[in-house]
Amino acid sequence: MAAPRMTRRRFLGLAAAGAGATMLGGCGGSGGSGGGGGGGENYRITLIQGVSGDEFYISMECGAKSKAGQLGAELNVQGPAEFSPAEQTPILNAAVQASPDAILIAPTDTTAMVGPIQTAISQDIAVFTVDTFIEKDIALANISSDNVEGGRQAAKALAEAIGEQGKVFCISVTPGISTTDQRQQGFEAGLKDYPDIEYLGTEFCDDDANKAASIANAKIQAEPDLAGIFGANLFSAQGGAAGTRQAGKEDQVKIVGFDAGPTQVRDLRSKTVDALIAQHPADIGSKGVQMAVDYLKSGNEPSQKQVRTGLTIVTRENIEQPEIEKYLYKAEC
Ligand code: T6T
Repeated sequence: MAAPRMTRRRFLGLAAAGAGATMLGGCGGSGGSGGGGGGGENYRITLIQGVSGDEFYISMECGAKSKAGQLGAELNVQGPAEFSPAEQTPILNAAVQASPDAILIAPTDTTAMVGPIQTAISQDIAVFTVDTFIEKDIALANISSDNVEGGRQAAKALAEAIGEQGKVFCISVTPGISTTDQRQQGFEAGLKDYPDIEYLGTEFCDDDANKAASIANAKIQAEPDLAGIFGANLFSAQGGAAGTRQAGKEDQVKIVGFDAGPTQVRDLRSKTVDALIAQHPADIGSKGVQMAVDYLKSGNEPSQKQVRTGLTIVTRENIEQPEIEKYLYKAEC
């Protein structure tokens, strides 16, 4: 990694640190995060979600807000109405115009978001990717789940649910999203351990639960002995469950979903779904804010370019345990 340049922001960060945090931002201020940052310098941080209204990103926002409050940083949160680079790019461009100290962004496409992110970096804004990443290694770090591993865990959970035999398929969002591409990859690799499972491939719902429901329903009509579905994100899984119910096959078709939104949890409790691979989005948001503040204060680039938060498998057996329940996503902070 190249040695850090002494940019305007880095210089300001070092100067503020040297001045002994005299500009402390007021909310909380005790630090207490263990990330080495301590009290904050009133940095302005913008979080750009992959899509607004998605409980995964709402939970990320909650974690980011709470950490920003502790560190005295100002947090602004925005997200496009749809998970698409065409909608996210103008939001990022407008955020860059406002010249925040740092941007945390969940890029909606590995290639299409490279240019807009490069523009932000060239404006001397510290950019971290949260959840998804881009193909060019230009962000200071990425904070995310291990999505390949999550896909493998989904394959194992689905295999167990269907007695390790039968036809399965995957519903995902759209090709070109780092997270869901990696989940599909991990799922396909994981299925190789089960010779009696026939993989029927992956179909894409464009992050639309209604489209995912139609896909699931149509697949069940075409393959009446379908045994299982992997929904590779919240809306794919939610729609997969709805389509299975529409087809009246919820007793036959087993479903494992990525994420743990409120509707998914209801589907798990009502037995339409058998397991959820919950990410830890609040930790992603919290860690992102901590890393941004640490960087702005010290001028030192993060020692780790890839920071992993955890995954938790949620089942009907463990859902009431407090250490599992705390990872269920929130619809509001
Ligand atoms: O699964 C999450 C996120 O990790 C992914 O990148 C996009 O979809 C979600 O937001 C869930 O809808």
